[in-house]
Amino acid sequence: ELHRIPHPKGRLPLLGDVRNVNRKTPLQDSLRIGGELGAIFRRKAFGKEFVFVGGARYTADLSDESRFAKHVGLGIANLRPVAGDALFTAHNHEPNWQLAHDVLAPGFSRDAMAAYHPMMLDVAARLTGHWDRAAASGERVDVPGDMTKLTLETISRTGFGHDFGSFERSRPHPFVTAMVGALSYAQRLNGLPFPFLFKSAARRNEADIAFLNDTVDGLVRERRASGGGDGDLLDRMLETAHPETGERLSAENVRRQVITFLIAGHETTSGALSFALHYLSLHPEIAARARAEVDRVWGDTEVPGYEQVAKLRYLRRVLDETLRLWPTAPAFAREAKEDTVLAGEHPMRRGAWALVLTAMLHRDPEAWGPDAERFDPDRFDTAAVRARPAHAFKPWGTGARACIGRQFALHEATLVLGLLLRRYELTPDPGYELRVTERLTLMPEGLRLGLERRTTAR
Ligand code: MNH
Repeated sequence: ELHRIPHPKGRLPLLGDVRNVNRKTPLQDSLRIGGELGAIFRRKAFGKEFVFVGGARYTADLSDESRFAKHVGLGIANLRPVAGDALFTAHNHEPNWQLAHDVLAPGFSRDAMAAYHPMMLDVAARLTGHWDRAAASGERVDVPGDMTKLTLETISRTGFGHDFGSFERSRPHPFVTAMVGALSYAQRLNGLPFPFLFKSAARRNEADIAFLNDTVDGLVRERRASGGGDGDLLDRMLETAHPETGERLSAENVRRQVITFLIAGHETTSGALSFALHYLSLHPEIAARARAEVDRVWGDTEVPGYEQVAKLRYLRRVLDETLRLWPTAPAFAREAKEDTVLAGEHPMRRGAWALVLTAMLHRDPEAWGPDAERFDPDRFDTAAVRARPAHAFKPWGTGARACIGRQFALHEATLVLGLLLRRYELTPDPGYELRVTERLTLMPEGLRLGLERRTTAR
């Protein structure tokens, strides 16, 4: 059944399609190969064969929840030693998925978000404090580094009442270093012929996981000792029973959830903010339009209220357009629930799966036109969205297993971009060429920007 799906030429016996690929950039390699082979293709490496999808029509079919569901495979499966059966890495059939989903979903309601808003403002003020000093001394800022500090503090404070002190450190918090190690290792495992031979890397990974566990255990101990927080995610994990069954999360599961939320809750948002700042610095006319909107909508208010964030419609389009070109969680996998035929063309057995390459889907010329590589937020104005096929834009995944933190990420990122545009003019580093690093997530490596305080700014 696979034979009708194209694959790269020059397949090697045993090794497979490993020519002209770089172990460090599996996604960008797949985008290049997909550009040659089309909206569905397969790649083989070390005896395992994978099907990739990067077109709107196939993605629409894979999004049919009656025939397909999330598949925990490749990089995500490699994260099981870190995150176990917590939300992101749980198999569909594992009971802890529904339990945790139902217990934690209210933590992302409108009311919950409104309560996070003042904490998000606090963290943003630490960032602008740091950036004001850089602007005054004329130094360029380390965008991914600073966005990672910001988003880690935001999720740890809002979700867990914990302060990592990121802005008081010159180097990344060791939690971040261990996380980067674990994510990179999970990604690298796919590209190794005999992973068990790489013993020192495996030992390093075990040390990283142990560090993540210790950090989280400390955080939970702190909370238990203090006798409860203000109803944040950690309180929900520790104290809330399922509304119908009365069941609670086990201590081991709480540990996995905390790690999951600390990682999933900051890494991708940090990348999204970083890419957005990159595009804003390269397109002064788009930055000016977004800045004019912030000035108009926020006016003289000292600090924007919760309601004033969602009103930044154009800035939201800047974010959507950023996540179109660089969806920072760049793929998701779907498996057949029963024997079926994909898009009326490719038979799939129950359990067979395909990886949707969101970054390729988001450049599908059939959905996005011949200029799909161009950054243009107007692609997300209402008329343009209506004219496009459904399922052409999937940065949050799809169905029951789509991102639970979507509104959280959008609120945080829109708020922060609004604050930054209101306060600074951004100047690109003339020597910078976009280099995207991959560690399951995407990040614009080495991005630095110059800042100038706006004289009229608050
Ligand atoms: Mn998030 C699932 C992208 C921010 C917590 N997230 C997903 C998936 C994508 C995704 C894609 C689906 C993966 C799959 O199908 O295998 N998430 C993002 C992006 C951002 C993001 C692009 C920011 C930008 N995510 C966040 C934030 C949080 C979060 C912020 C938490 C505060 N995400 C999750 C969790 C899941 C998830 C938890 C797993 C949900 C589930 O399976 O029930």
